[in-house]
Amino acid sequence: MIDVHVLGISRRTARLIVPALGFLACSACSDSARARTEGGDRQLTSRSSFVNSLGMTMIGIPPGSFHMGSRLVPEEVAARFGGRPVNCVDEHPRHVRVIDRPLYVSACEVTVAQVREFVQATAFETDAEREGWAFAYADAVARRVDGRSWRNPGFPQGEDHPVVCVSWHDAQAFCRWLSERERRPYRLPTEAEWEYACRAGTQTAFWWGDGMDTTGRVANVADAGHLQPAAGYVVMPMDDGHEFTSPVGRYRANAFGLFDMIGNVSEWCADAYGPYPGAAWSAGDSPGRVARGGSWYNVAYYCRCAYRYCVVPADRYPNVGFRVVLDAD
Ligand SMILES: [Ca+2]
Ligand SMILES: [Ca+2]
Repeated sequence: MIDVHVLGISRRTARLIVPALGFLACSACSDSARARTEGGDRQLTSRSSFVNSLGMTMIGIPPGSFHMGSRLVPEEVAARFGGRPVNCVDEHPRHVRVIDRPLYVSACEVTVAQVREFVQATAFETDAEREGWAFAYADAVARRVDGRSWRNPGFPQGEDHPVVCVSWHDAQAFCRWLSERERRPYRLPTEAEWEYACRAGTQTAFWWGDGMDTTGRVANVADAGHLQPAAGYVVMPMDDGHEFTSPVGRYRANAFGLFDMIGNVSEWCADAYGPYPGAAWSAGDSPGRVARGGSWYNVAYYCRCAYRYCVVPADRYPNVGFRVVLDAD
């Protein structure tokens, strides 16, 4: 449950953490999709939501602007949540980003059942299945394990759990298939869209505030009930009831009505990993893509709204999945 240099690839090129079917409380989605913009006056109000043919509830998110990145400097983050300041310098400079068009975001992470339907319809083989292995964590290190895939990630999963051990390429293939099926262009969120959706009008470390959860009801993360933390890391002082993945949509939604934006599984974004405008570092020829939001495997430091993972797009981990978005225009 610490950050790991995956297979000897430096953090700047690959930095993953050690950390039911679309079943939803749909009424909760529509009722809770409100938040204040950072300006404080204009209310963000959900457009209509709908359920697609795969059973995904898609939540309308209005356009707006937000501050992308961490309000806390790296030293403050480390002081509050443990971890190393150097691992979150990429959350700066904090800057204003504009989401200039309305968007539908899937209320939940894509589930095992939804990927099973995709695979059954197309005979698609994920990268893990084609190559015969996926990563697993042992002693806080990610190692390749033969035979692991979304069908067998190394722990029990129900059909309503978020799919894991899928690569960025696998997620893209799912989006292409869903787009053809729905005749609408589904895709992965950009990193900015993801953080905008996660924050839902907030500027705090987590969408619920700056403090760590003590209730066990807002997110499935690495919790004190299931983890002896490594030295230097701070674990949320609660038991959320799940050691591994949990069914999607079971914890509190954020103000947009989105579930599991923090925790359960980290989520692939469309973007290549790189510095924010004005940053004093370069990603070089990094092949990494961004994953966001922390997971069942991650301590608080990695579950903040601003934290950025850089993951090799062909890699597949037992704590990385995805959700989809759709332009509302
Ligand atoms: Ca947990
Ligand atoms: Ca998540």
